[in-house]
Amino acid sequence: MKFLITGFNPFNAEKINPAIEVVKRLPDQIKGAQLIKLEIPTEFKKSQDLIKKAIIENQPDYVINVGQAGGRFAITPERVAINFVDSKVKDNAGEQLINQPIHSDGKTAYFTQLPIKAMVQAIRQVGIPSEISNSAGTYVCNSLFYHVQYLREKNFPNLKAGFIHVPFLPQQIVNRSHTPAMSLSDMVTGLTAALNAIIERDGLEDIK
Ligand code: PCA
Repeated sequence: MKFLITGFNPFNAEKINPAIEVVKRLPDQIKGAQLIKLEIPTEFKKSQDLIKKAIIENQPDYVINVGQAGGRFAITPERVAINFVDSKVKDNAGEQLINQPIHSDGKTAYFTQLPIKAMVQAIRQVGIPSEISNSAGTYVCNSLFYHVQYLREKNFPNLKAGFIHVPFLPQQIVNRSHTPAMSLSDMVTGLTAALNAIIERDGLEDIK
């Protein structure tokens, strides 16, 4: 079994993005499954081009994109990608897309193929906060999550894919009040537990 797991680079004046930091620190193998790691720029266009190239090159069974969701307290597997972009800030290429679909010939939304309830349960079992999120936002993260689902529908029907948002790291909230953060080692432990749950449930329905 092969995973392509990606993390975004820093964006919007942040010096670090926990997403790529956690992805880099994951093991290369879990239970015999291979993890291929890839850094993705926080850019609407380039992220889409890069992920398609990486899927063609690596032929993964699973694609998992990881992004930062500043302000969340927990590791949050996403349930649904929506065909909509509306960004408050520019991406790293200076592009700001407002009130538009991601693909005009795509579905309104796609549900993830990941067993998100089993993932949340597995993360909590290792003592780390986790909950399902029902919105990946309307910025680059949702756009990439949606794009992978769109590619799956058009070109890679056997692919299983999803998105995980992670909180800020402690160093990102030093000058922010009342904002939660999570340590990098907890993120690594939590994501490893989530990947274990995906491997265990491969080919099975999610838990109820
Ligand atoms: N988070 C942003 C884009 C890149 C990232 O890590 C988002 O949630 O859209």
